[in-house]
Amino acid sequence: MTALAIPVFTGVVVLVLYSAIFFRRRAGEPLYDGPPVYGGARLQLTWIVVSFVLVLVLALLGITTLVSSQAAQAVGASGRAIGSGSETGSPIKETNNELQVQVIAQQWYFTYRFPDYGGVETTHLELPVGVPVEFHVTSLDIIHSWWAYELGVKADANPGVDNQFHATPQRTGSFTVRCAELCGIWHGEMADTEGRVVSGSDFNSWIKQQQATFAEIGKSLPSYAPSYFPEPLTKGT
Ligand SMILES: [Cu+2]
Repeated sequence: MTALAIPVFTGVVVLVLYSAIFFRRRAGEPLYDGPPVYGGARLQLTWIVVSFVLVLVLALLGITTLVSSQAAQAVGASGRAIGSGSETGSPIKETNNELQVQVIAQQWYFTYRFPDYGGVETTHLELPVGVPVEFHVTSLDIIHSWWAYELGVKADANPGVDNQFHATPQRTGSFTVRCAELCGIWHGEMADTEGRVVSGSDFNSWIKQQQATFAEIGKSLPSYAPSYFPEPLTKGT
């Protein structure tokens, strides 16, 4: 698209500069417009045809990229939202052998619960490489949006809603996690967290360590549920 846009942009800029320099009003010339110009049918036709073809090519480029199921994989992860349908290939599995990760948003941070590991709640996210993950994105208070673009996942986090997404991290490394929904005065604070994709054995030792670290706090957590509702009456007390 850049390659197609550069000649058009250059042409416009050159014509504007050329006109400004060579056709500008000189001292003593009248202030009113010159006489209208007619004709130039060939120029007009060329102009219309070139614009038409350019726009058509750009639209086709955009549409084929959008339809292509490879688009998300280009960033190193295969992500797919439930509801985007089975046209992307793999249908939604009923028997679930994916790693379950619940993303809990609240003002103003994300926490993560792992129902496969006793519902332990962690303050950071690590994922094992090559393992399919089923994300369950929800919120405790207001609307947030969990955005981990390297994983191809961006999901609304709404109280009382279990928003499900699938992704399989393809290589180890860190990824950015952001809140993509203006959610109050410290919304910006939710733009500064980082997740990590690690080897299977590193993940196992990490999750064990998290279970040990958060065991005491875990006792006062509500038991794991697909979603949670705000509790305005008890909030702040
Ligand atoms: Cu937020």
